[in-house]
Amino acid sequence: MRTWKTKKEFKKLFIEKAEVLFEKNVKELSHREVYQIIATMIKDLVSDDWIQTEKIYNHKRVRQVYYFSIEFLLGRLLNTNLLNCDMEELCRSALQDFGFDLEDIFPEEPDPGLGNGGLGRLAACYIDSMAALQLPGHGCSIRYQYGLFDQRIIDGQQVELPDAWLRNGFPWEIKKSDKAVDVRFGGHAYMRPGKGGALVCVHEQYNTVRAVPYDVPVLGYQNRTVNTLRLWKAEYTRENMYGQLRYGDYRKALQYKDQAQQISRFLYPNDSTYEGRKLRLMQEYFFVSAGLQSIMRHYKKHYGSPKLFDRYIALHINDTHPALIIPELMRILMDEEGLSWEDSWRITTNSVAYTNHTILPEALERWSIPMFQELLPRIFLIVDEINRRWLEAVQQRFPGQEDKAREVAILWNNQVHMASLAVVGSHSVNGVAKLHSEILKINTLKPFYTWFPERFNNKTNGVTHRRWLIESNPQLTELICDTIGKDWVHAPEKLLALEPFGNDAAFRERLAEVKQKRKEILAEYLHKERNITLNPHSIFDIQIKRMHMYKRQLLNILHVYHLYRQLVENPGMDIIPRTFIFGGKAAASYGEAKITIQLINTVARLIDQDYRAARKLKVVFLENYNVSLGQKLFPAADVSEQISTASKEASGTGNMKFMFNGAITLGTMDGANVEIHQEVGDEHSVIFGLRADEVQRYYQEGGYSSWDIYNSDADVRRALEVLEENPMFGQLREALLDRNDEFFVLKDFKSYCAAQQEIERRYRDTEGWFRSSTVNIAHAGHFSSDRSIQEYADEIWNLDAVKI
Ligand code: GPU
Repeated sequence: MRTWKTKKEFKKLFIEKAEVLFEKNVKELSHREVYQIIATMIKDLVSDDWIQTEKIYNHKRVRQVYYFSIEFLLGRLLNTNLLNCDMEELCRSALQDFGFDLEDIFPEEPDPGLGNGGLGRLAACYIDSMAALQLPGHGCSIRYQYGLFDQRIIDGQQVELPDAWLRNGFPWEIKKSDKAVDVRFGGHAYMRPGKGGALVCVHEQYNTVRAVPYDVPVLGYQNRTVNTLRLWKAEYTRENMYGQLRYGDYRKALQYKDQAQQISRFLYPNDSTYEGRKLRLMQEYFFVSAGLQSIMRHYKKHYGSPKLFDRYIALHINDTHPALIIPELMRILMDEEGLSWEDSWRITTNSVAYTNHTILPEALERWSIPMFQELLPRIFLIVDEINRRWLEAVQQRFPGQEDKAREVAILWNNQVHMASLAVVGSHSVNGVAKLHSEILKINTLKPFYTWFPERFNNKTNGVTHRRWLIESNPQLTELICDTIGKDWVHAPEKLLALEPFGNDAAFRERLAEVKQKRKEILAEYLHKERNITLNPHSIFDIQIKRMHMYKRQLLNILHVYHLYRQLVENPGMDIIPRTFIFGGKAAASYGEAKITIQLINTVARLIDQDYRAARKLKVVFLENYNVSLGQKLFPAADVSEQISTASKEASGTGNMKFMFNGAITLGTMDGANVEIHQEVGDEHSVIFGLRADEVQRYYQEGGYSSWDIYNSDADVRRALEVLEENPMFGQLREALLDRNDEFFVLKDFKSYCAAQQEIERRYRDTEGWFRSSTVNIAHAGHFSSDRSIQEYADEIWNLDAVKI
């Protein structure tokens, strides 16, 4: 295995690197420089294994998967990579000799925020698991110059600042200039008879954007596998610019240069909403085309005939953002490799598999045909032909039934429907939790399910227990290892061995100590870094996720306000002190989500200013929730708030991170909460609210009036008074009452309040609480992304592990 054999060797290399990179001796180094040195050393250390991994894959011609995702929310890599090569302790000790504390070095790494939320973080967990399981699998995405915005809270309101995460370079990447490829945009495409009369495509007068790959090594967990995350940067080409300058068109030349560079400039900050902008479509085609061209080039060099592409290569698309891989593969096979439509179509559909991540209609991608056609004329011709052949098949089966065609058309209403393209052009369609996968079949993708029932399957999400337990919570990791040994580290389902210890008083006591310790660590951190004071003896009740109406942070804060009003009226009320922690970013254009942040901060201030309430309650909205802050929060949580409107949260993954850290889920029967509940039962989770089928029935049949609830429930009426604090909140009041509460906040209010009381009741029973905590940890193994990825490998990709 890759190692620095001794501390002495590490120190020698460290001193050399300090000299080479910074011309400094060790004493003169800043913490940031120490970070950069170690990252560079790790990159050097694994380079042999990286090359070796590549060689073995190529030499053995193993089947490989490429995971295409427009987001990879990596989080910091230093700790992960040290853990993966089992060098954390040696490094810590060597640095100590130099007078540095490794814990001071970690925070120097900027958090690469190349994603919005769950979808992007899932991609990051998945490449981690592929390497851990020694599966030949790689990531493909965009090297955004600016990641998700930096969130500041000023006067209670969100302000967005650019996230210049690359400012000081990214020591984990290697630029591969010689592997650059060109991507074409615009121009004209048409078919004309070629040699022998067969139609061939002509594409002319296009612009060329150069795609330059930057490779990031993805290390397996204490094995020698090093896979690759390939991130593409967009550059202009001088040839293209000079071409325009030759005609004296300076304006056009500069416009081209500017546009080309824009493509990889910034990540779109929308989570689960569709942004129909041209630049986003350019991003989507850019990384898909670049990625696929480089895969094909590599494939032909090492594997051979494009006719066998699907035997060796699996292409996975993380939602529809990379769905253009379908027409792009058709283009390459036909226009560049000379294959027939039929052969190309068989290869394409056999290669591609699609994961759907939402049923929210506002998230379904639909591109305007005129824009699509102008930007991607050749790709449009192919999509048009895919659509024509597909509708022909539909017409044959249902002659004369227009509505059947409309439901499943790829081109309809002057728009390209990307989900339809993704389903028609792939061999597998999966949802991300059991409930979600069922809803896809009976609602969202129902007409496709009747056509292709065999394509539909479920792959419940997972999270990497290496980052979310071992790395984030060493205290709990140590306790688990002391109790059941270390097997679970490689086989997380073996955490089940912990379950009986829920009945062991000594174990429960140690677990309680760990939780207390983690709450104190969090409190100390927030005190020092953010000037926030928490009571570590209160219940830590945490909701951290993107701000979204369907996630119902509003329900949470209305309940807090309800408690506040009760305390003001009855200061002697006997409740356990509670700290409600919120964190999450709102898309800059999402008005209601931003106002909800303001509301949370308003309630926080009301409580702080009222002694009667402040003794018992505390609300904090944490600025700039991201992966690294998450790693401090999950270990400190007592209560995991998973309160989305049933049917709306496809899976959720934060719920799983809380579970690994022994928090109790307070949730609706939504997404993967259903499976968490199935694992631990009513006794060890608290479930409330409408069920998914009830929600769906209300949408279909009506029958819910939020005014009725308002009129009949005095608690609801009083809770809504907080919305009179600031005229801004009128918008939320309207959504709840005049727009009939799309997300059933008022409908679920009573049941949520009761569930919160149940949490308190259970918390008073310390023995029962930590028994529940134990059961949750014991059953969390099922939610490791290792389990998810093994299922993808076995059931979708047909992929074997490769020993390095
Ligand atoms: N999700 Br679509 C995102 O984070 N962003 C998106 O654009 C879309 C979905 C989330 C789901 O909301 C969440 O329930 C799920 O756990 C996650 O994807 C990963 O599957």
